[in-house]
Amino acid sequence: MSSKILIIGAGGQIGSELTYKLRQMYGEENVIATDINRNNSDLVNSGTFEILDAKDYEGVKKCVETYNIDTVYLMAAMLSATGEKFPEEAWNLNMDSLFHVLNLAKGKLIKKVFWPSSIAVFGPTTPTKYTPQYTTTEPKTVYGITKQVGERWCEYYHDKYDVDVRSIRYPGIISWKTIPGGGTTDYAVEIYHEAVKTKSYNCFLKEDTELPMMFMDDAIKATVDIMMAEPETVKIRSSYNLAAISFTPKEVAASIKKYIPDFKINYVPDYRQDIADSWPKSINDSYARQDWNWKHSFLLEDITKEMIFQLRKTYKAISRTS
Ligand code: AKB
Repeated sequence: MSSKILIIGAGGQIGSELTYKLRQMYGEENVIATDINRNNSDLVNSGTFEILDAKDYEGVKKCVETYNIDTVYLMAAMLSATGEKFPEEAWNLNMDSLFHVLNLAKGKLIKKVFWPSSIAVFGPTTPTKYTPQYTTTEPKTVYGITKQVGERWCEYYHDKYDVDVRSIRYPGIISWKTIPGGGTTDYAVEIYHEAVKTKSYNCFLKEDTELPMMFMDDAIKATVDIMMAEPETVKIRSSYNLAAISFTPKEVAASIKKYIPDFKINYVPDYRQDIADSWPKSINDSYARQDWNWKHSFLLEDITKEMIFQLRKTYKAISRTS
């Protein structure tokens, strides 16, 4: 079945790689990438791209109608760390954009919606080890509140209005193509960039802060898998727990040292430490594994090998052109 796809927030860390993957799968002409700016030039130059503000209902509707869209991936969001600096803006962006897309689906202008949730729905009262799907969710960040409330709305629109909305709770995502912005788990990407560029990193979390993490290829696979699953197998319509691995800054540093033996790390915890301390250390994702056969592939050693290999190529190419 052919699909016309709109990606909102396509310039971001996950949005950009999702766009490349969906273009491979469905053809460049069937995947419309949009974002609030043209900053990601690789993405802008690699297929149809439109400027779109996720908060602008009329703009989103016009894009859906112009391109005859049936599926929307809503990837625009303000993440945990930036959200604490701009609480109202985070609330407005994260909630308005979700309502716009859910309402378009309720009005049958689109058939299917993907909306990402996060481990940020959990809080200090959640069990931290192997956190279950159904448990206490009392988030401490504005971002976490928007994700927790968003999950409730997704389930509500599915149950009351038959909206086919699908969602996963992403852990921290590690990737080399597009840098993340404004998250608490961003250290796990920055550390590789700094290791390759300068052989040293000032980490904003303490050395023993364990968090759930995942390589981008696994995150994209999970996103595609849940969207391709038969509707009756997607039994949870709020959001699925999703897991791959968990590690601490000290453990990533040790794995980097195998490739860059003189790599140095300093620990300079800031306000993001409190956010990380309120999140789980590991996640039980057995429902995703049961319902739509989720399985991760990348372990920490695989991620480190790939990150260092790719970033060495990237920075060599940059130094050649500068
Ligand atoms: C963040 O750190 O805010 C995000 C997330 C875990 O959702 N990467």
